[in-house]
Amino acid sequence: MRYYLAFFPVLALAACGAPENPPADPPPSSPQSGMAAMENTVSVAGQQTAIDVRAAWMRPHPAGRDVTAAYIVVALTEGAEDLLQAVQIEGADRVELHGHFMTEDGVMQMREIGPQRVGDDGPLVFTPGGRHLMVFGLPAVTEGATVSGTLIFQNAGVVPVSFDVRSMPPGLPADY
Ligand SMILES: [Cu+2]
Repeated sequence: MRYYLAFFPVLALAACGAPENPPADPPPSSPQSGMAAMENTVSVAGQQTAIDVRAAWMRPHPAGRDVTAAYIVVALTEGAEDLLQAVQIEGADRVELHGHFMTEDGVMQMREIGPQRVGDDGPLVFTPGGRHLMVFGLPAVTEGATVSGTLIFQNAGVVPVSFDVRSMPPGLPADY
């Protein structure tokens, strides 16, 4: 835990800084095939599911940027597993699912992580310092606004979501 806390400020910076400071690893020359190899390892059984969105919020844009981070907590209320395949946000060019990783020299970086599984063993959490949604090309949003979007699940299909724009995380759900 001490480890986690020590790196928290770095994570916060990394979340905002990375679009202008891409990871040291160059993108694969063929992004499609490279991504496919990394991401298509997650598969979940087809079944009926229902999704509960327990928290959804987005940071105001840092000054002069058109990139910001958004966070969600989703849980299954029906079914055993599902896969969050993509996120769309109204007005944004695109949204990527990102995670943080430690490089060999101890620097936190982030990169796209692809579809994420949610099971009946606990919520799928996107939170500062961990998984996050990277929102590109959205016109600047201000504190107190709400932004609509959709979460796209393999089994549950399209789930509407409303992000509260706020600088600080909301209170955490009881079963976070
Ligand atoms: Cu990111």
